[in-house]
Amino acid sequence: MAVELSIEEGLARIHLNRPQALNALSFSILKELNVVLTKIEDAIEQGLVRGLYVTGEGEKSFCAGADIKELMGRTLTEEHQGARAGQEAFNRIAALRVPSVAVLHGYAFGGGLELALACTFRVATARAKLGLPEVKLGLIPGYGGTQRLPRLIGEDRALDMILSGRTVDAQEAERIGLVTRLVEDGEVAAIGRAFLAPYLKHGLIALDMARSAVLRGMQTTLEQGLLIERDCSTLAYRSQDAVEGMTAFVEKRPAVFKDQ
Ligand code: CO8
Repeated sequence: MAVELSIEEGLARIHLNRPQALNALSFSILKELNVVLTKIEDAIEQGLVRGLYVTGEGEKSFCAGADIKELMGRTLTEEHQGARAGQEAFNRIAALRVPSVAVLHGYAFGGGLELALACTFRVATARAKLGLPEVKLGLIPGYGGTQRLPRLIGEDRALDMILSGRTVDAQEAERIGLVTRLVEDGEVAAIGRAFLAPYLKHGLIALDMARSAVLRGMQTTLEQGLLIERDCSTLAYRSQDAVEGMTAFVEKRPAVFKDQ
């Protein structure tokens, strides 16, 4: 399988394992990704998973994008369905109730960067190279890049990247907010686990409500966003975890959250 799933100590890992093609996303990989995402969604519901990290096999690449060889010679209908398949798979990652992070240690191009953009966070080593080079192929990003990138780094910088197709190095990516954090080079799994560690101790309800308020609020006016925040904060307040968190503070002990 080119998409490997492992679940260990409350963390799910999706590992792209097609190094001979720099982990390029074939349509069969997208199908595998959907199968794996169903397992992750089930594991989250069962309380077995509190975070997800995505990694790529090999020294060179997280993921070099959609499989260009496979994209050639398709009908418009096939192409439209292909774009939808990629968008839907990445939407499922974006909609997970737990924090997710893409570990970028080499190329994150095209669909590979779009996959990373669907994660809650992106962490990069100094060797990471990011870009949406589709224009060089006469294409445009089709797995969410034209929508998620400007929401993350702003219209001007997103248009610069999309219209030039240029490669952004790790330092610039951090400076413009494209990656959340730069880290020392190391084993990608260890980087993913270390990045997610601070989130693991919190209750899923608070994490989910906070994330939901931010993401939903970003798609609307400030006034509507404040209403969303009011609802989400009230829902979080109603949870047993909130009772536990405030009681633990008063009793000067660590909180034990049960996601209830
Ligand atoms: N697709 C298929 N094969 C790839 C891809 C790719 N995206 N990237 C690399 N490979 C393959 C190469 O063909 C090569 O295989 P082979 O030896 O059999 O020819 C192998 O991986 C190694 O690649 P290189 O020899 O090219 O390695 P280099 O280190 O010289 O170069 C690069 C690395 C710079 C990353 C280079 O491979 C490259 O430019 N790759 C293409 C990057 C790119 O353009 N990505 C965007 C793809 S389009 C896209 O993602 C659109 C998404 C939305 C589509 C919506 C419609 C469905």
